[in-house]
Amino acid sequence: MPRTLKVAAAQMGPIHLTSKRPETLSRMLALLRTASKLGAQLVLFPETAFTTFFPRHLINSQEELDSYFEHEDNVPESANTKPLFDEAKTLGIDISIGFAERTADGKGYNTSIYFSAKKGEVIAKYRKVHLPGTKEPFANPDAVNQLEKRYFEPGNLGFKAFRTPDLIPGAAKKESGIKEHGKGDPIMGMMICNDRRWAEGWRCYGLQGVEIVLCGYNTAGFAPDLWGTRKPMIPEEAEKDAVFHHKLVMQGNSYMNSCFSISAAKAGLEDAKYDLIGGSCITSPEGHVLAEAKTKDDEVVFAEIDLEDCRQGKEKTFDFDRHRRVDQYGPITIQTGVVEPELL
Ligand code: CDV
Repeated sequence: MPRTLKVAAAQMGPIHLTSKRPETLSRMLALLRTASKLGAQLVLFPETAFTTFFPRHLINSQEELDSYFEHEDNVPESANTKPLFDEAKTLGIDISIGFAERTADGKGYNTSIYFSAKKGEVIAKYRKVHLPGTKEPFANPDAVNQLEKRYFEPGNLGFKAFRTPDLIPGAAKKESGIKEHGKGDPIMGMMICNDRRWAEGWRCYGLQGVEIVLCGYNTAGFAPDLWGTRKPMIPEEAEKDAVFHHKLVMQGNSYMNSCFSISAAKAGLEDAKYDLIGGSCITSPEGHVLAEAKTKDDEVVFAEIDLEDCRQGKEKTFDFDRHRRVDQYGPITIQTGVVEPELL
């Protein structure tokens, strides 16, 4: 039995420091309506989608910094965000979206939520685990900074997969007593930008039978101070590499965990200086790109997928239960840094 789903990535072009929230919101609404015309049931928006990618800036004013954050309990309800969730409900489209989250006790997280249109509520939350970059700006005044370690705590919610209701008619429910895998409501997991480069998170989701991984991102097209400068970098070549690495990890990890992935970029030149890659795409459990962005602007990337396509990998090559050897993987959870073999 096919388990088909129409899904989309809402890639967003640049959002500048001076961009006004209502302007950005109306762009999001336009993307959502375009996706709706295509029949999308689920739309993914980028990381920190409501604002510019502020962690590249050293912001000393608490008031300015706070203006980029949403309060933890307020996201579907605040004036800054409500119109998007209201429209999602009206159109009957689930959305997943990233934003900077401020908790009641003042902590900051780089967060993503999943909003179910039929339920009219947030049904899952993820906080970015792998925060890239530095706490202090680079000494080079021209460097592109990535000050996520300054503004955010590392995510503390783990990689928790969740089922999304009301997307697949006839999906098996608990009462049916069905034990067979791959029959219920879709299993999804969220990650945010840099997380996609870490196999560990993907495997945590893979071990929960994930069928779709959602990942919003803001990835610099040229950031030698961040990536290293062993070889001199030409901006155009560096950007090609950044897109290549993005697709490599989405395709490779989708294959190794037998799942689809949807990734949505914030793309283009922010504040005339900071270039972000595009490359939003939808990948299949066999590692193929099914659909991808053609621009670095606001663009909907759409595909109709069949979750049944996950079964082949999950039951053959990557049948974890039969083939994994956990007794041999010890270092993965007891060690963070590298321990080389002794010198000869
Ligand atoms: N927002 C990000 O997490 N960006 C990172 C950096 C290092 C470019 C990324 O991995 O894409």
